[in-house]
Amino acid sequence: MRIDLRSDTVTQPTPEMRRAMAEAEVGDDVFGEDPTINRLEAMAAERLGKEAALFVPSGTMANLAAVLTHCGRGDEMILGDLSHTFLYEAGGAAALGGVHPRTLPTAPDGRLDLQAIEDAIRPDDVHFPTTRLVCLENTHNRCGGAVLDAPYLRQVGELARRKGLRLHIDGARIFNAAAALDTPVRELAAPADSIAFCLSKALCAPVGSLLCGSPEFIRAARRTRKQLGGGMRQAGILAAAGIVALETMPGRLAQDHRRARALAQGLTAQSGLDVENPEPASNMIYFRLTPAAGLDAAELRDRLKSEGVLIHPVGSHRVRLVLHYWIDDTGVEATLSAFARALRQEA
Ligand code: TLP
Repeated sequence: MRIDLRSDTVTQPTPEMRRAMAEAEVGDDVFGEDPTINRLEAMAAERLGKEAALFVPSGTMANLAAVLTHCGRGDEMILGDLSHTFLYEAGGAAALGGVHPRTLPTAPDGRLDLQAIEDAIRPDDVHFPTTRLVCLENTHNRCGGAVLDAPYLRQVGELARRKGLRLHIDGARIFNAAAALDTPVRELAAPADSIAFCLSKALCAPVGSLLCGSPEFIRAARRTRKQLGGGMRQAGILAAAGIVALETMPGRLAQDHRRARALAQGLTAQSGLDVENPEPASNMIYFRLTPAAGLDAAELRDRLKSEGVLIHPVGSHRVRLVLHYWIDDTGVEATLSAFARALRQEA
């Protein structure tokens, strides 16, 4: 038995994806000649309600290409202090683009306060960098997969437009947000000038992300992608799995959310841990081990690993669990039993 709850990035491609990959028609994508990539980009743009899209190797590159395309050196971007782009993308925007990050406190529901955004916008004064961009994350990873709804996104979009700023959404899991809200994904994407989403997370494809926006923006981002070394050749092999992902996965994400709720509920009933989000909004659960557990996250990880259950500590006593395609109801039950044994609650 192997139940891998470390992330939805661990998802293996489905047999249908592997078949599509083997049979993909390919060409040189730097010449714009890969028919499978061209199809995936057109599909992604259509699904997100944007006019154009760009296939990139990773979510990190999608966000980086977006920031570097929107901002020049010395420009400032406003983003949450718990955002993936700020915490986990190796400071790429600063290192490679000279873009100055201005962080705001991230509320537990993943939002940035509207007034705080407005207050952070720099006046026109030679002392200051030029504020150019606001970045949001939906679903919000460090906020337990919290979901930003369409009215909030529209408010941030309107503020950005009124102030002459651009809005980028890191929508690595935007299809999870759409499923959780039962809102069309294009409605969540509408307020953004650009939105990135990942094929390689909850959508189960092995590799790749898409950056979506206007034709002018995507034309510029294509050049940025080349600068970053992300211009791929016969990568239609990868895009083929992405097409299957877009066709087959968004409709089933509510199942992962239901299982996340069941797992959170089952864990809440066990002693030795505090579930931070007992009613997960999407596919993630965060919990903390209490002193009563008598073990830390690394020890819990090791105990569970010996039972084939893999977890990802995100602190000495804090753990994240992520549900995905390869974990079914039986997997949830087996996980709860393994936790009970690991926390020594069983006779
Ligand atoms: N997140 C990974 C880790 O880096 C933490 C994970 O396991 O969740 N945006 C968001 C919101 C993400 O969660 C991630 C990956 C990315 C961007 C970056 O995507 P990749 O890993 O494809 O560069």
